[in-house]
Amino acid sequence: MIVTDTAEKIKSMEIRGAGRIARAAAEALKDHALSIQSPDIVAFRQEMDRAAAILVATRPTAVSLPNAVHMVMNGIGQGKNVEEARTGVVERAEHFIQSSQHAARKIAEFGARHIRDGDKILTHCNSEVALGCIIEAHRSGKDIEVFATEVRPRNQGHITIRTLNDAGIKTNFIVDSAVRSFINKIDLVVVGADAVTVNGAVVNKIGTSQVAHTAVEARVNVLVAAETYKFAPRTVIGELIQIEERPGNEVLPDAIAKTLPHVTVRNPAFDITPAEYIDLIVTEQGAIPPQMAYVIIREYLGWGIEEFHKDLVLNNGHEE
Ligand code: RUB
Repeated sequence: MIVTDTAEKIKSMEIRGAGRIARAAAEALKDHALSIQSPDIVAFRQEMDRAAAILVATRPTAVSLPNAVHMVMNGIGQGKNVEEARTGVVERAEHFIQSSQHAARKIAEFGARHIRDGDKILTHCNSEVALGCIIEAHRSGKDIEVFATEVRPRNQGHITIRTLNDAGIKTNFIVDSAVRSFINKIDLVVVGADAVTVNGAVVNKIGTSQVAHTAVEARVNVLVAAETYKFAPRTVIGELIQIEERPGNEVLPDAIAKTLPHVTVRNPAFDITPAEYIDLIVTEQGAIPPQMAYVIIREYLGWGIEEFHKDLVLNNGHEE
């Protein structure tokens, strides 16, 4: 089944990166809607809800995933019959995928303008939109050089250096712990995001907050590239972003770990960079200071506190 297949690929990180995960989930919901045979609208909705829940449960941190699922599923209740409901899901999924691709192009265009001729840029992990900004700056004729980290334990830096190399960009590959040794050569840090909270904090690959802290200490600007669907509406009502902790054997082989009974391997996949370490967040709606995250949640995701109130009423079964 396409949904379990996509879910497995997201869990195992064959599909990874917040934007790609979101588009894969939208595509899986669309294919699932097209494959349901039952003519019963209640059964159709239940089956779609089940698929949505499987996808959302795959990785807990990237808010793009529940946001994409919400956008595709929102309105499924309005379809009077299966054909109407199915058409709605397909249209919303296609719309989400197209607008995600459009957002990536806009962010590249806006972000590239913050990169100057001669800049040395440091990036961490493998972010499609962060790399989009860097590649666009190079394409527009700016002479730039990149420092890319390794990104232990899953080595996303290897994907990053291949992409930069293929774009013909002069790139230095460094281990994660070498960031402070090179920071005085750097003009700008450019990273992506898995989530942006209402107070402008950015959740991204583990190590991002150390990179940003080092940059701030060295007076180097930090630019975050993030589509609006990476902003986390539920942080408005106090929900915290869950930081995924992955298996210890990604860090230390089981054969070694089992010889060390007093050692616990900890493997958080993401960390939180506070708003004060970030200069700008570049979205497809333009660049904003991180402190304006609430405006994005309110204006572009369109989820006001009223919607959460509805959710709370539903969950609690009564209205205050
Ligand atoms: C990926 C990661 C990326 C963001 C943004 O983590 O932290 O920086 O997801 O990526 P993982 P993009 O490899 O664990 O999924 O800009 O491509 O959405």
